[in-house]
Amino acid sequence: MSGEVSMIGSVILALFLAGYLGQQYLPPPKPRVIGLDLGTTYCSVGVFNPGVGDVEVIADEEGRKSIPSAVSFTLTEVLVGHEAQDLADSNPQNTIYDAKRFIGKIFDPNLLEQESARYPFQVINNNGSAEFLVTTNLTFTVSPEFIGSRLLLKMKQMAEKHLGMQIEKAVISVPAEFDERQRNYTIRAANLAGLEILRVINEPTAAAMAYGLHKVEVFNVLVVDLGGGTLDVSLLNKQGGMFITRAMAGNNKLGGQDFSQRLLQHMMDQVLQTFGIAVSLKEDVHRLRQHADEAKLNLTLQPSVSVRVPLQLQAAETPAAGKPPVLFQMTVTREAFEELNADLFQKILEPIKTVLVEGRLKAEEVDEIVLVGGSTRIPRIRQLIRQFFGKEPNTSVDPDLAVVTGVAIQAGIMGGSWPLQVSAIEIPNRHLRKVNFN
Ligand SMILES: *[C@@H]1O[C@H](CO)[C@@H](O)[C@H](O)[C@H]1NC(C)=O
Ligand SMILES: *[C@@H]1O[C@H](CO)[C@@H](O)[C@H](O)[C@H]1NC(C)=O
Ligand SMILES: *[C@@H]1O[C@H](CO)[C@@H](O)[C@H](O)[C@H]1NC(C)=O
Ligand SMILES: *[C@@H]1O[C@H](CO)[C@@H](O)[C@H](O)[C@H]1NC(C)=O
Ligand SMILES: CC(=O)N[C@H]1CO[C@H](CO)[C@@H](O)[C@@H]1O
Repeated sequence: MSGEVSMIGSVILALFLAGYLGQQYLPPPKPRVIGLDLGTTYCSVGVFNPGVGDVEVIADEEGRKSIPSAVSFTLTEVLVGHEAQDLADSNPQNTIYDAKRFIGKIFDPNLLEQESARYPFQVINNNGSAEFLVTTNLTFTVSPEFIGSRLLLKMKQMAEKHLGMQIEKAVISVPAEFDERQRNYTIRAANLAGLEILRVINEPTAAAMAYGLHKVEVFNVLVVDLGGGTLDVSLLNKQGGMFITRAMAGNNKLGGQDFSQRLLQHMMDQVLQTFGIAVSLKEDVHRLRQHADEAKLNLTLQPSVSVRVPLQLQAAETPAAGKPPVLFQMTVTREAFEELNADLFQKILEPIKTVLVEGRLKAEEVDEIVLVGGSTRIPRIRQLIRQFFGKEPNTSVDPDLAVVTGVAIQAGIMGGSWPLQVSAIEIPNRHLRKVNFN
């Protein structure tokens, strides 16, 4: 009896070893499932490399790892990503962005009208759902999920080119606050792009997975996602291999654009003081805005930057042709930038406090803090969060790629990539509502 058992045991062991050794000597299998981050402003695609055991975020021909979430319709073609964004100024009515804000959502007519007013393209109300009106030599409407599908198709093609094979399966992330309908329409967008979606995971969960938090002993994870225009804070609770979203709060009108805007206003005040002329020309404002953005980015790495902007500064009625531009110069210190934004930075703590109250947790009971979104690079913001929790936040993964990295890990798990076996399953929490500060 015991001999039989041990013989079966050794056969199993031999089979296991053969499989194991086979895996060592055969070229590693290629990933068959891709991970997609369909963001409001940028999209990325990543894969988990089974052999090496790492995530690769796939770059386009020019080495860029994200594409703008924009689709532009012209007489002859439909352009996607950077090519679409390049047309945003010359073809504004037919260049659709921010489609994710509309996907799968039923709107109150007044709210939809308010939202539409923010865009240079026309958003129309189709029985509560948003559609975009496009006019080339034809006039037609396109749905938010169609826009999504063009972006996903582009990323599918980037992945196929990179891997040298056809891809049909994917895992995709959505905001934690997305309801079932919004999730369904996101899946529909992927289906339109020829992709089968194996799993939909929440963006904060994906970010936590990018840090390997599905594999280590942690219970409470707080994810702060601060992008260009929105702040999302989620409190996750991990039990076994499962993440549960405990609480969500945020601010739909706070992000990097607001910090740039404060700096822009400061620069315009400075122009008025220096030259005695208010900035009024559109081109001047545009140029100052570009420099304000660049200065903001540089101040993350440098204690001060010097800004030099050539300006026309002519009153619109007296376009003195040929008049040379004046050179506006100023130095902006990181300290000044922080002062300009002090109240906005402080606002980041409001939703953080709210999720702790809702989750009935004290700040010190949070095991890990994960920062996502480009604006979390700002040193003062990291410092405020560090001070609030009395510990270092997790920042080693590029905050713009944390979500796609986590989605790619989940794609690797779904694709059965050795050596990953543990999966973070999410328990949907239907009764949860996001608390909004605006
Ligand atoms: C629209 O214009 C393009 C380019 O001029 C042309 O190729 C296309 O056939 C036109 N489509 C229709 C429906 O007229
Ligand atoms: C409009 O929406 C309502 C509820 O969402 C639905 O009952 C109705 O059938 C829809 N009408 C049309 C024309 O799609
Ligand atoms: C979402 O899709 C599932 C599966 O196709 C379906 O059962 C469910 O009714 C859909 N829910 C909504 C709100 O559209
Ligand atoms: C920002 O940094 C880049 C590269 O380091 C540099 O080329 C650029 O001039 C800097 N801009 C400002 C406003 O300091
Ligand atoms: C500050 C920091 O890096 N904290 C944690 C980030 O996440 C990993 C888990 O993968 C922890 O080990 C670090 O301590």
